[in-house]
Amino acid sequence: MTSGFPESFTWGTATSSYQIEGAFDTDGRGLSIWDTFSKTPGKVVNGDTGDNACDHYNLFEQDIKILKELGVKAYRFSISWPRLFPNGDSTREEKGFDFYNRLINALIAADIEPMVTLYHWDLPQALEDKGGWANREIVKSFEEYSQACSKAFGDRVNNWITLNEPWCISWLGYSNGVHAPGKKDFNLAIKASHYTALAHSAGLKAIKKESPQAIVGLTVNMNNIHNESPGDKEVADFVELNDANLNRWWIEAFTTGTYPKTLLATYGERINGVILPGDEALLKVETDFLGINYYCDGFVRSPRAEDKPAIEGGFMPFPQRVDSSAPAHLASDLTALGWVVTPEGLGNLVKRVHKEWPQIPYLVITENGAGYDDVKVNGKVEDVKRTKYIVSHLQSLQKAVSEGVPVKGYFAWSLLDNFEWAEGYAKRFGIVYVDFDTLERTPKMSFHKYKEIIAANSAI
Ligand code: GBH
Repeated sequence: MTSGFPESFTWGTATSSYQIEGAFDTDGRGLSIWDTFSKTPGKVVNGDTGDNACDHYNLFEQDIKILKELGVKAYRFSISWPRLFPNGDSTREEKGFDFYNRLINALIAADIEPMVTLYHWDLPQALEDKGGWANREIVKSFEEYSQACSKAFGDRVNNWITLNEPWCISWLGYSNGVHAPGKKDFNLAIKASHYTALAHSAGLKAIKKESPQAIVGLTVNMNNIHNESPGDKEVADFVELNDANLNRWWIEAFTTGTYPKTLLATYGERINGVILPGDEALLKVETDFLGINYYCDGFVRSPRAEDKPAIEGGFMPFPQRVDSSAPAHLASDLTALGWVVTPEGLGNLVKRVHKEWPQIPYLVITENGAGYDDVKVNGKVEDVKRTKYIVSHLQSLQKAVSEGVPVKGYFAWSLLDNFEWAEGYAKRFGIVYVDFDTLERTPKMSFHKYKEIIAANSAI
């Protein structure tokens, strides 16, 4: 019998550049699509922007002390492409490279392994002006950027993630427009879903060209999608298409070089000229691990008269109905974003992925967490719900691992309260509270619990 996690299990926390760094116009940083989008009226709650965020750019040493206190072995952060290449071309900004060198060196000095995400949504605006992820030239740009990062940091960084959540990049960015660049065009989203898949493969090869020993993965967001109306053929079809669109598209791309047939049939003529002869060989690439971001399960049932579309406007053909149709017993316990809490889903998901794609060497939970409206009272943040959320998800994961699913690490999302994209600063995901006026950091109850779990190497 195993108790706890394997000795070598990697505990960590995760963040992303635009969500925490601030310093948006410091040291020659170029603009990203999130600078443009967040400053477009009506796109982000309260008109919030990442201009200052947690000011991690200046306070990173303090944040590393917090990581050290927590006891994590690893820290997942992303690189801001426009800090290194402000115009999205080959013109370098050395001050941007200096920042990530300082960060990486300080992490290593603290004995914390850096896990670097190359792209967590802050595309240089100059590249979006050329069509962004819906223009095939992005694959080359991403390849060059990846190679430059590997060359600059690969002597100290071993673990890399090419893209964070290509589903969100493609569908939230180009189809329903709730994320930057805010486009609402089905055809652009289909293109982006292919070019992100090509970019993963090109980026991975570029990293390994400079650093052959590098370990490179892709991070996808996944939900188990439940059919709540088993007799309804439309619901069954909808679930199948959603699963292909969200859970299978990018994994099948790198494991087989092909895409789910149901989805290709649905895209029909729209995909002509997008997937080119020879792409199969480009897509298929040995990927060292799959990163999974898991927040909750999805539920779909037959529509009722009172239903509003899950996503209004836009051209989202397969909306993520993560909560609109949740069973009653789950609907009574939603997070501040209205997401259900389904801890057993994490264990079920990793079991499914391992069973369906046994060729993937191992999995890492690169994000898991919950957003709540935390408040600080007498210097303390008692985030009881988040604490329970983390414990229950880790218990579910621990069970799957003890049954033999190769999951090698877990990264709590997020280290700090931060800029929660279209939700602005109103929704807090941190295990550390951030006062956005004073920038003071206060570890929450969940931080202390997570610290205990890490020290015990067990969630029980
Ligand atoms: C992650 O995405 C991100 O990687 C991270 O930056 C972010 O802060 C964190 O989650 C918390 O949100 O179909 O429009 O109703 C999470 C993946 C996918 C979750 C889309 C919400 C439903 C949005 N998200 N999903 S919608």
